[in-house]
Amino acid sequence: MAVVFDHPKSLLDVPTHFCPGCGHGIVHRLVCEVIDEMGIEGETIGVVPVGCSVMSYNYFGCDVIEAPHGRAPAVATGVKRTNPDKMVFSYQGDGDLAAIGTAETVHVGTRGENIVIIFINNTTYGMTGGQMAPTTLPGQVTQTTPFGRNVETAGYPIRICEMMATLSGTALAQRVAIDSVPHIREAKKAIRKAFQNEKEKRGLSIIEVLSTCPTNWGLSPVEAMGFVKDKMIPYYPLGVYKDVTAEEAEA
Ligand SMILES: Cc1ncc(C[n+]2csc(CCOP(=O)(O)OP(=O)(O)O)c2C)c(N)n1
Ligand code: SF4
Repeated sequence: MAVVFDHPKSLLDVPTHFCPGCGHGIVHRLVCEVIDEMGIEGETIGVVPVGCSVMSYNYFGCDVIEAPHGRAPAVATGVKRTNPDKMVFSYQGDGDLAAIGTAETVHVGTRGENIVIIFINNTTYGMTGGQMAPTTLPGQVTQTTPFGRNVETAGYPIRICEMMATLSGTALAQRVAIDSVPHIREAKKAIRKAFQNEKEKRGLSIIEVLSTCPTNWGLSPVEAMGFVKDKMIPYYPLGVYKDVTAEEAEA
């Protein structure tokens, strides 16, 4: 009988520490499916952050290096420049990438580093207990915004894909989500395209994934998927914000 669904080879067969309904597990699987399909397990190096995915080196079957909080793009830069034939990706949360690591993120775009960034936007600092992140929605209740994020005092959420698309070294900036099967399929296609860009030495590819944190949102896993659909996607529209391969094809 034909096998139509299997465990990705490069996703290690161990239990993860992620909470039920957490999007990290889904995105790990997508990254590993792409690594398997492209046959790049032995030539891929991941850079993982500080955050709930801090222990992803236990799950990805490729080589993985741990970066200090926010510094994954800088670490990935060093890894890639010293190993230009390897495929290098960072995997980062929104506290990591869009707060303490904003400068590193912007400047891999300005330099056009030939790496992939997988950016998990779950609107909160998951690992530390659900504080406000730069991506927390206006009015959203978190541990540090018990009356909801007040944009007059806490500012507005940052839209990373839109910002990264303005940088000359960015090859691909795309926002996807994991709230439904069609969206998960699109997310995988985007991740695959990002790795393909790296193979073709096109510059920085960043894929923002709208993801869930049911634990800190105080929602069930099913309700958390609804939060992504009803609250996050309207504020963070899905789509391709920059794609140099499409621009080339049109020219
Ligand atoms: C330099 C430094 N500052 C702060 C922390 C504390 N810290 C650990 S994880 C984290 C936030 C993680 O949130 P996010 O990046 O959104 O990832 P998530 O846990 O939601 O996946 C913070 C602030 C740290 N470990 N190191
Ligand atoms: S705290 Fe949130 S982001 Fe962290 S593992 Fe649990 S659900 Fe996922």
